Amino acid sequence: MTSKQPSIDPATLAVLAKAEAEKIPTAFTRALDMKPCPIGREGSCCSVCYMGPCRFVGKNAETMTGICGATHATITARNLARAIAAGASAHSDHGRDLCFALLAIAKGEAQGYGIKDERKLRKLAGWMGVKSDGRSKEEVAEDVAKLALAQFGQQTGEVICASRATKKRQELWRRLGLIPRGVDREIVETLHRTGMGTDQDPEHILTQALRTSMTDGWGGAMLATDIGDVIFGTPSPLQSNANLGVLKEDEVNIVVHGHEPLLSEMIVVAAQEPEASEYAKSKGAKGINLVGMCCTANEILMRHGIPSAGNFLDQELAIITGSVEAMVVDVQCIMEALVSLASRFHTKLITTSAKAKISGATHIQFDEHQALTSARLIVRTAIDNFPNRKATDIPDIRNEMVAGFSHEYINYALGGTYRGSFRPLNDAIMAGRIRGAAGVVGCTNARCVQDEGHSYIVRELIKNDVIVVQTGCGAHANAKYGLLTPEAMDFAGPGLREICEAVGIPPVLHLGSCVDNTRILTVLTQMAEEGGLGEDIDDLPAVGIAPEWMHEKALAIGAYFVASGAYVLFGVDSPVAGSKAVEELISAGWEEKVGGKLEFEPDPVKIVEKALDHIDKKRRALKLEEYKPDRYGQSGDARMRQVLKERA
Ligand code: MSK
Repeated sequence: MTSKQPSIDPATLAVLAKAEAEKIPTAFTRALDMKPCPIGREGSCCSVCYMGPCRFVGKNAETMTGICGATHATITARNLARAIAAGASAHSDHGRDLCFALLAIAKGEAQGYGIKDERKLRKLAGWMGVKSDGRSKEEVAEDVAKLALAQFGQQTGEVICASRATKKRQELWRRLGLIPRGVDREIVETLHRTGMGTDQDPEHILTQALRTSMTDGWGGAMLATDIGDVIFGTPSPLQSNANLGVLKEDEVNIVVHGHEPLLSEMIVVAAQEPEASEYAKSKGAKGINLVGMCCTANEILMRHGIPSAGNFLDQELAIITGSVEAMVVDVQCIMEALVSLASRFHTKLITTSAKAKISGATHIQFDEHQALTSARLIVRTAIDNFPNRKATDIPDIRNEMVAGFSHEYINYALGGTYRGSFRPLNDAIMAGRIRGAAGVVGCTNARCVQDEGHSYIVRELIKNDVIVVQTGCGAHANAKYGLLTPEAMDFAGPGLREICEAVGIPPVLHLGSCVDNTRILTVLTQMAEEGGLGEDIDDLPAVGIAPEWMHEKALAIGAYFVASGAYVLFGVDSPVAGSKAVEELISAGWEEKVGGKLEFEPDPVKIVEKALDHIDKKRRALKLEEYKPDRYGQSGDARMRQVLKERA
């Protein structure tokens, strides 16, 4: 099914044509020039000591050893565990920064921020065992923030968020020793264990990799989602637009790109101040147009409806349109190539995090204690750059979308404020109206046709009555093709369509950024606890898919879903392809241990087949109604459409 083009997005293709004409390199062209290293792609390389690097390639790779005697399986397991630790560290550090921000807010030391969702704060306090009754929100917030911060440095015991899993899952984790003792502890221990000469049993290493991944999903990332909601508000549905066509010819375009919501939320405020708009007009612009990129886009899209300019592979393309006055970045998924690219145009690349500078970029240090001051300076810097703009080529391509589906909103949509419940969803799955559920998440990758896997898989799943939730760049990908709108029901199977019409939700729900994959854990847990679909996540007819992943964070996410009981399918190439032993350990081996498994399958067609097979297998195990595609579909709307058709 692979397209001959580098992307299925006409906006991408239009900008790439300009880049080609002007000989501007992009990730798309560099991916053609830079062949994947055959050692990393088909074999393994061990570089944890300086006797090597030892290479494991060729026919005998499986039986080779390194200079120290390490087997190929040990090295492959170590490399995977290290990648998972790195991915977990990124999400967890994001969560840590939000905890510090909440603490500063509680103490009245965070300029411009407040507590937007007090109800969620008190709920979080309840989960964490923090006394809430009769106390001010600031007092509760201070204790919640301190306890959340303590999760990172905790040395013994269990991270608190794990107590939100099903009872059955918690018991299994305790039996296997999988609940993280502390976020930082597991990440450090994984680095220690996988250095030269320590843990040398692949299965043992991979079990620690699972525990480390849980510091992400049931640790730092879950705290990031919850505390983000407390500070900035829990999302509910809103309309917006996606694709490069959200950039504007006559306004100051500011693209916020990266991950953490702390700065971008304040830029939303600064960009909407009347003084900023007046200042922009004084420079010849009609106003200020704030748009997002990657997961920063998701954060401000979910809460403010700020449009998305695109996903990971669109970051360079936005600059090539010639219309971006400032690209403001914080951490994660930011290409170093942006600096040299921006220097060809008038764009200012502005780094803001104390953790991430890029040589040649303008650095404006962001400090949550003076957030609004930093945000105003950034907005002013962008406006000052508007007169330097030259010719622009913005593709006039954008699509509408609906985003903002927090777990809380889904609960409300399914049952109302007083009867919030997943019962209607579970009933629909039990009856076979909905065949199952899928999370389709993750990056876009220059080794794939951009958006092709995301788009194909989601269309096929909803056509087969599988309800889909999305996060990260996958959500941006499908937003570009109108798949995140109620009209996507036109592509859905009849049973799924009937439920979406009755409940008033689209068949593809945007749940947020990469850290918000924890919202999916919460949804799955509640489905399991609601009854009728087994007792735990591994009983559910559900799958997780990352068709175009590229980041270590994706591996951490995949691993914590496996640890939680999910079947997870990754596209692109397998980082463990060289070792059959490790492939077996993370699929059949992990399934036997925790009920979930991780597989790599580059072909989107086969991913859909495997996903549907798994869903049907779980349905049979639960003794549910056999799924029959034509059994349902005579909802009021469907009959009305038929009547209108006959009349016409
Ligand atoms: S931003 S990790 S490219 S989803 Fe979260 Fe997108 Fe992947 Fe970064």
